[in-house]
Amino acid sequence: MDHPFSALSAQDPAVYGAMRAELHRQQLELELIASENYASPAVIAAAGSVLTNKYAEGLPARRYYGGCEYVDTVENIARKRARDLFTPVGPDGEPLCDIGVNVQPHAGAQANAAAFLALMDGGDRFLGLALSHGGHLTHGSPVNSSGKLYQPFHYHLREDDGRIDFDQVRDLAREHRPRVIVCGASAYPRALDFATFREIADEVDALLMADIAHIAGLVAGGVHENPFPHCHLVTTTTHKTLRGPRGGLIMAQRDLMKDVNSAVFPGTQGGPLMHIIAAKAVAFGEALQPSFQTYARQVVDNAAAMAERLMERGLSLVSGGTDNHLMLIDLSEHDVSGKDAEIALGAAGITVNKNTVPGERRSPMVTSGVRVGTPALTTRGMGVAESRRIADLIADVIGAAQDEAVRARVKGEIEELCRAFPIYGDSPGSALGGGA
Ligand code: DSN
Repeated sequence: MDHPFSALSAQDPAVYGAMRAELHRQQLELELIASENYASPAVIAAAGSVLTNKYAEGLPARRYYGGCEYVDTVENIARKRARDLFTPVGPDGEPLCDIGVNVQPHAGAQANAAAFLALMDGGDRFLGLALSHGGHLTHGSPVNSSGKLYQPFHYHLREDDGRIDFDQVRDLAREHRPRVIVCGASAYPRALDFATFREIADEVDALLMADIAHIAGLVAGGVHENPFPHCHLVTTTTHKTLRGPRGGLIMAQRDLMKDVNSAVFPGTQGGPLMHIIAAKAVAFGEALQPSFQTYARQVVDNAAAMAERLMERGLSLVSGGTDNHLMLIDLSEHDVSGKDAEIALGAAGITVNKNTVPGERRSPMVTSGVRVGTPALTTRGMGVAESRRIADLIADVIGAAQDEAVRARVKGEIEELCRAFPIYGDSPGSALGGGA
C-alpha cells in the first residue's frame, strides 16, 4: 500500500487543498501567537501514522485490547523521555524527587480535567489565577467543568507592577482553605515562583498544581525553574514551547500516580491517541538534545529584545517586560483595541491574538491587549535582530492601524523575512504528514 498521504491529494482535493493553503500560510506569514509553534517533520510523520488505527485503553502491559506490543513500546519511550526531561536534579546529578507521568491526555484541557478529578472531590475549593489576569478557562471559569464541578476562587496580578499578588494568594488561601492551589497561566509574561506558592500551599495544607502549558519548553530547556520538586502535580500541553504534537501530559509525585492514571482513563478519556503519543515521544527526544537548550534560550532572548524595542517605540507592556516567551501589549490608553490591532496585524501578515489585560475595560471579544510570543519565529531560526525589526513593524502597524499603505508595506517586509527564514522547505509531504 502507498503511504496514506499519497492518496490524499487524489482522493480528497478539497481537504488537501485547504491543507496546502494552511501550509502556505504558515510558511509566508509570521506566527506570533504565543501558544503556537512548528513541530518538526519527524513529529508530524509520527502524528500522521498508522498508530491512529490502534485501540489501547489502559497502560503499557495492562491494556484492555490485544495487539498492543508495539504501541506499548512507543508509550514507554514517551514516558521515560518525559520523566528524563522534567525530573529535577541536584548539583550532584541526583534526582530531587520521583515523578510519574501519564502521556495520554488528548490536550491541556483534558490534562487539567483529569488532574482535578485526581486531586479533588466534587464541590472542593481551589485557587487559580483569574482568567482576565492571564489565567486559563480550565482554572475555574464558570463556563468550564472546572468552574461547574468545583468551587474556584481567583487571585490576581498587582495593579502597580503586573506581578502575581502573593499577599492576595496567601489571604485567599487562609480564608478559603482550598484543597488545591493552581499556579500557571496562559498570558503571564513573568517567571513563576513555585517555591512561594508551595510555602502558601503547605501553610493551608493544600496540594500545589502547576499548569506549565506555556512554559514547558522553557523548563525542559533549562531557562525557567522546574515546578518539581515544589509541586505535587504538573500538567502541560506538548505543542507550545515544547514544540511537539497537539496534546497533553500529566506528571506527579509518585504517590499520586494511581489516582492520576485512573482519572485519565477511565475517568475522563477512552482510547489514547497512540499516533499522538508516538509524536510526543519524538518531540521529547528532540527536547532532550542539547540543541533544544539553545532553542529555549533563544526564545527568551528574542522575547526580551522584542519587548525592549516595543517599549522604545512607546508601547506599554503589562509588567513592563517579559521573563519568558511572551509579552502583553497594553492598549488601554489607545484608541486602537486588541481586536483592531489583531485585525490590522493580520492584514499585514502578522498573526497574534487579542487578549484581556489587568483592569480590562473593554469586552473579552474586543479587549485592550495583544499577546505576542517568540516560540515559532525562533524555530524558523530568527534571532534578536529579527525580533527587534518585527517589533518595529508591529509598532508601525499599531501606530497606523487604519492605514492600508502601512499594512501593505509591512506585509511585503514580513513575507521577505519569512522567505529568508523558511520553514518546512518545498516538500509538502514532510509538512503534511508524509515525511516518514
Ligand atoms: N489556547 C491556549 C493559548 O493560546 O494560550 C491555551 O489553552
